[in-house]
Amino acid sequence: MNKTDLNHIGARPFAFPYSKDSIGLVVIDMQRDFLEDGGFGASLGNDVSRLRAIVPTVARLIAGFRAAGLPVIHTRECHKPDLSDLPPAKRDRGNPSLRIGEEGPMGRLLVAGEPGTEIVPDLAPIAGELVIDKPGKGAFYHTDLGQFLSDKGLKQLVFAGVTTEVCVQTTMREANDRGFDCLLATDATESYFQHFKDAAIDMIIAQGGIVGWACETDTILEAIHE
Ligand code: TIU
Repeated sequence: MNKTDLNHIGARPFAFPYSKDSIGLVVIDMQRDFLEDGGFGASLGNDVSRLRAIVPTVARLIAGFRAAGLPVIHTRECHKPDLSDLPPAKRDRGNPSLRIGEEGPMGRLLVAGEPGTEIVPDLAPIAGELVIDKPGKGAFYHTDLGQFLSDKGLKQLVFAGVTTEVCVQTTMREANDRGFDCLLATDATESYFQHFKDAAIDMIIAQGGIVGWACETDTILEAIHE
């Protein structure tokens, strides 16, 4: 495609170029285990209410992509029930009240098929939307995401979800290394730590967009509905 054929979304550090034929939304890990009491995020001692606050904004972003006929992809961080994809380096980290695979109020923490791995109802996937279960922080590691994006001809990815500096940033870096242009919706992502969110956004857009771009949800929605 000729560069002059591209549309643009106002963003930092400069306008984000995209085509409606090749842009999609990736919503990272908006699952009960990170957003609700009794889940994995809470087991690490985090205030999960910070993350719940973005649900309405993420819902608007998803609705906007659906209304524009653009693809929406969801991810969930979770492991196989036999935990064969959970390395000790992840399982034994820190001193949580419950470890991954242990039984909590929403079932076994971060285990596929348990209630805690469900995406919160307000953001539930609809028929036809890809849901990627991923064992790592990055959504490309040990998943079919790369193949799916290539099959669909997607080249620009808008990112939302949690947490900004862990799974969202890791996935954006993986995507950038694979040749995707990445735009972060800054009010549709959140961290348990405000300063980590701010620093992650700064890192992503620094050095001329070393990892990608950033802007607010409304700016994205206005652009894709023009
Ligand atoms: N702990 C934390 O901030 N995040 C994670 O463990 N996973 C995701 O970010 N999804």
